[in-house]
Amino acid sequence: MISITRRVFLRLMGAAVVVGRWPGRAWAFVLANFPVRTVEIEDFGFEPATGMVTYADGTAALYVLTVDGLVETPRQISYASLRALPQESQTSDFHCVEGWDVDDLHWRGLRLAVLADLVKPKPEARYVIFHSLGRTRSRPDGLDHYVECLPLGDLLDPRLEYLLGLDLAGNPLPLEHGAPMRLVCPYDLAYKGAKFITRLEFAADPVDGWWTRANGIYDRIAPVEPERLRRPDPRRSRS
Ligand SMILES: Nc1nc2c(c(=O)[nH]1)N[C@H]1C(S)=C(S)[C@@H](COP(=O)(O)O)O[C@H]1N2
Ligand SMILES: [Mo]
Repeated sequence: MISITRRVFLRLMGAAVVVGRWPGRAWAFVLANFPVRTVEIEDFGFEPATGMVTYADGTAALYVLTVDGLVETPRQISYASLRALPQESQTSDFHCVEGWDVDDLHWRGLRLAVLADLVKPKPEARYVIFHSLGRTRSRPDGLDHYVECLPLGDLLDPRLEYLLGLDLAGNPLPLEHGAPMRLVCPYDLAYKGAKFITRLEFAADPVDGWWTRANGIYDRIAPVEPERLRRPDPRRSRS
């Protein structure tokens, strides 16, 4: 028993050394094991070094995150400024409605509380609507871009580990996984976590997200089924 444990320990140590020496290999492993699900027409790109969004027609524009709606001081924040705000790291699991999971993804980014401090939500603001860059291939209810919506109280609850992710496994988010910024939502099905976020709109009332409008099986409220979670959803213990 002890020798098995020791052997496993030594193998883990070896893996750590490999990861340390060839981060590119670890990165390739993360990408190879993380499926991509994107409904947008992929006609844009993003360059983290410059903060530029480039379009297929050859035009380019600086990325800005617009934070507006029911707030005292709406803001437009550049990519560099987002990165200059306090960041946090977390390791969390990812759960798609299709039934696949990716364990132990390492994210770094911003808590919504940091942005809320900047814009000061009005008391009526009870939801945040996430808007994505890029146009979607189909247009449910005429909606031409990806939209999601979550309760502000949940987004600000540290136990729920919502994170506005800028980095994945130590690298700026690759485009297919949501550059420049995506919402990480470990206790919600992954369709609640918008990729390519370009606007956070504080609102009094909820709206249906893109998938909820496209197909009624995608509920507006989408907690991960308890049996798929390795750590219980903190909302289930609320009184
Ligand atoms: N803007 C945008 N966000 C999105 C999606 C999308 O198509 N566009 N797909 C959602 C779904 S259904 C899932 S499973 C995850 C997929 O993230 P991934 O492509 O990084 O695996 O992003 C979610 N957020
Ligand atoms: Mo999904």
